Amino acid sequence: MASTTAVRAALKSQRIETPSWAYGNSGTRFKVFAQQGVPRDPFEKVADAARVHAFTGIAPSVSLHIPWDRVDDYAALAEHADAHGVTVGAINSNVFQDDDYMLGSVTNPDPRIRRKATDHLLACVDVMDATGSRDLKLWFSDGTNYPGQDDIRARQDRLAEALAQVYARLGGDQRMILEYKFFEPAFYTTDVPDWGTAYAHCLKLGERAKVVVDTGHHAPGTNIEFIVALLLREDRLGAFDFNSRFYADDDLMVGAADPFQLFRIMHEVVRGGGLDAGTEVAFMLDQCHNIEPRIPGQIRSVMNVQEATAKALLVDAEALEAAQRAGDVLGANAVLMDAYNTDVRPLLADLRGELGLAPDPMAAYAASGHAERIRAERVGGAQAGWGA
Ligand code: RM4
Ligand code: MN
Repeated sequence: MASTTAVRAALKSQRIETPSWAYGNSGTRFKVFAQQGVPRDPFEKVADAARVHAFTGIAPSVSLHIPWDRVDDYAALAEHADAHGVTVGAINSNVFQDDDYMLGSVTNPDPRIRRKATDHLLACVDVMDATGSRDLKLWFSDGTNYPGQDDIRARQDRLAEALAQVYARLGGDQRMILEYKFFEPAFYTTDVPDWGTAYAHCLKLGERAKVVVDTGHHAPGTNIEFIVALLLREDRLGAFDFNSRFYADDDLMVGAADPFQLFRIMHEVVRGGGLDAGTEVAFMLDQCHNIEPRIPGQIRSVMNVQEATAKALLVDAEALEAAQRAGDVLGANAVLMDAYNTDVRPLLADLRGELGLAPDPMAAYAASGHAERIRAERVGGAQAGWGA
């Protein structure tokens, strides 16, 4: 059994970043159901993220999405975050919602559109400078729908060119983190479909280019923990976008669909040093709460990651290694399952007590009256939504 002190210390230092877009209204292409009390601007989204941190104690940063979180004064937004006890995390670029990008953004056959897309990415680095963010997170919807529509290889060349320009613009401590997704919205080819493509581009760019693993961006059955182990081994795991899925990129609460998969991922993270002091792996959520209330949805998600992490930390590494060396297949598997089957909720409740937090963040938030308060206060104005 891993030392309890070490497990507790690791859990106390764990950090999970929540996304600004999780606090706005979202839905499917069929319907967005508006909820009461939803933020009307980026300042209110940041305030909601701060509530999640207040009740969990381990979510002190919020990622922004540009232009959804466009403000006149980004330094003022960062100060607002600071005043609420959180910081601005990764800056997510958005080159997928402009008519110009129908045939792609940085891989578009038209050089004018490529220029426009690259300029947006460069502008996101300006936002990072103003907010003190470390990471520029890139996800491209670029791809094609029909065989022959465009030249697959030429699109890779265009992508490489844009990434190199943006990488060269980064400040010394800033990183570029590149996210892959196997399909959607493109249905035939996607320009960054998998970890291998992202990794190949990152290798060429330099050490501060790393891969983002969004857990919902794989074909069903993909062994995500293998990808995690490999990227950690190569020192190219930049970040997670955590969520869960039953079918495609469902963006449901992490750990809801498959808590065992989340545990297996966190086991590889622990094994690969991804939780060690000084780690640069960013643990972010990328979710939408279409039918559930947002702030509690985020609190629950943070807790789900924390529970999976606690179980992964409880794996008896020595016993596991001994069983593996001895070729004891069932013994090794049992070591892992013992940790997974441990109820870590009492441990986490106790740890929260030490941090001056309520033992049950969900109940504490419900009792705080905050949900009722924002419902009463946030009337009038346009509610923020996924995509605005
Ligand atoms: C994309 C991708 C990005 C996120 C947007 C909202 O599918 O996962 O990380 O910024 O959605
Ligand atoms: Mn994502």
